[in-house]
Amino acid sequence: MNKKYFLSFALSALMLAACTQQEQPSLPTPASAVSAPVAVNVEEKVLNIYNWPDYVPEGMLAAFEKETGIKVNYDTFETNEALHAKLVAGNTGYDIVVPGSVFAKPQIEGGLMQPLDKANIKNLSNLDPAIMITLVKADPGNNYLVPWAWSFTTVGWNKTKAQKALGNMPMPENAWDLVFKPEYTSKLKSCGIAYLDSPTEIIPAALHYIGKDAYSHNPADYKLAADMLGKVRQDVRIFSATMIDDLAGGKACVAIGWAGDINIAANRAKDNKSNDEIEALLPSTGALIFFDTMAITKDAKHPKNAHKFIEFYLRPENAALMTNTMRYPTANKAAIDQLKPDIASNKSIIVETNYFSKMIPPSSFTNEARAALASAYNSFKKGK
Ligand code: SPD
Repeated sequence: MNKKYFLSFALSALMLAACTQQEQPSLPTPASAVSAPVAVNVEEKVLNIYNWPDYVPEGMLAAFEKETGIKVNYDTFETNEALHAKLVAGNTGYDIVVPGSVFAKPQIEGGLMQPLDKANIKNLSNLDPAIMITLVKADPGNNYLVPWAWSFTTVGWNKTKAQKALGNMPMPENAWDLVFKPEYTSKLKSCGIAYLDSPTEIIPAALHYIGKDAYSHNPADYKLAADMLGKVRQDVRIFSATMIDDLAGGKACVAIGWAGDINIAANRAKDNKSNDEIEALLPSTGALIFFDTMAITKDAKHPKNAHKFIEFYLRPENAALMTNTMRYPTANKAAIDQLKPDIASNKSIIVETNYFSKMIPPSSFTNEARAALASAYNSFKKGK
């Protein structure tokens, strides 16, 4: 039953109940006729969010719950592929999900998201117009996506352990060599090389390394990327999305990962009083930018609460808290002057303009490219 019809149906039921009561006061009022209009207008005080791990500052959800009385259920996923599979299967039960913009584009086109009611999110005006323009590629008109944070895929290392494993070999000019060039990987395997376990993370980085478009439409390029990766496959110890633990816990000394998580690992190592220095590197040929974006699912049961949360998250103090604690840059321009000095001066969090121009912006894959990408990754991972 559509909402309009349901409303008038509920109202008629109420009026009928009122008439019936006048004529036959001794009959009990049917419970359904009384409660129906309440169910139409009032949303259950619940919000279901599905986001990446290590992305929300401690206390932020509790503060939202306290202020609004809305109970937040917060689950996490580790890769865009995992989120995408859930969305395609349908009935996720989630109101807000946080895909990377590369995946958000086909999700919007596939009708998996609902447009935002922008009139109800006045804090959208805090967002940096320069970033919102770049999102237009995935979301024409900025109608569906609100940036949670952004960062870039790069090489992270435990400098102390990696330099020891490299011995006399100097640091390469291009940091991607550490994870893609056999001369380096054959040495670094002794202290552990970790790759993100995600085709859409590794293959674009590999394509970029061999001088191809990271989001190439040419299936032959994917074959070349797989060939290059095949040469270092035996040296890769870990496939995971837990680079914070891998680097800070000493399981890996180099990793292909997200600058934000690598910075969290660096901070964790300091907290653990480790003498090892962990860093997110800025490869000379550039790194791959990504935007993680909030979107409201098509079948969200609590869209009003979702809008309230987005409005809350876009307050400058909340956006600044995210960057200050989670070490991912915010797209909230109004938050920038609230960043802590050690965050604002960290060049792998707040990237300098001259490096920015080397960065590879996100794009999307054609269906043909997606198939080539999956097959390149599978054959690489299986070592075939
Ligand atoms: N800890 C938060 C991790 C967020 C990573 N998002 C990565 C998307 C890359 N394409």
